[in-house]
Amino acid sequence: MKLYVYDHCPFCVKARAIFGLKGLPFELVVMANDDAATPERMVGRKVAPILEHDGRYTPESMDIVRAVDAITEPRVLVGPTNPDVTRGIQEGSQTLYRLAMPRWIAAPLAEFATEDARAFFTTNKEKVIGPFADRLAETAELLAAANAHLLQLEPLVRSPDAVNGELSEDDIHLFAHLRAMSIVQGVSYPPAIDAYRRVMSERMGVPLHDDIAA
Ligand SMILES: N[C@@H](CCC(=O)N[C@@H](CS)C(=O)NCC(=O)O)C(=O)O
Repeated sequence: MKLYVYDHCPFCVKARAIFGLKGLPFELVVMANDDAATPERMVGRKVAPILEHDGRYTPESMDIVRAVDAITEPRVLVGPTNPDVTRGIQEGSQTLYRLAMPRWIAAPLAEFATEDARAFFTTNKEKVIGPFADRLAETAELLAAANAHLLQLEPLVRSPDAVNGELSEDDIHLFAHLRAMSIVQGVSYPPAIDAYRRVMSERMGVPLHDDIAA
């Protein structure tokens, strides 16, 4: 199986995570961010992640997660989900993207190895969050908001091994959110959140970006 991703992409992290939880081997292919031809050849549009399996191509992160979980028994994402986790992640998303997007293009990530790839991302995402320079100038306020958001999330984390005490799709979503946050330097992770993201990073086989955070 081959998984086509961008390293920074939280949806791609979700797809990578299930392979780690299942202990299944796969080949990770990081596409250039401005490479439209590769995804269009596979699924007819520019998107990531895409799973190639038995000559078939599956886009949509959660379709990939569910398909991979079903490949071998026992399934791992069997626990109940908590709507408060979904809500908590949503509430922090705008702050997260405002902090992370300008940092991703400046980081040594394979999808942003060329000037064209960085320009492609910048042009597209500045339409969503405004000029990256303006967002970087707001770092102190955005960090304060991110830290407050993490304090709201902390009581929801029941165990470093599973947000709700038993692995569920919430763990896929929450880890992807926290892994995206890891490109941001200076975030104050409450202890339960920090333990959770570290344990999950190991179990899911998706390294955090702490060492390249800016
Ligand atoms: N619903 C999709 C969303 C995937 C998605 O939006 N991926 C982004 C990358 S993070 C993408 O491919 N954007 C188009 C682009 O980069 O041009 C999923 O869950 O897989």
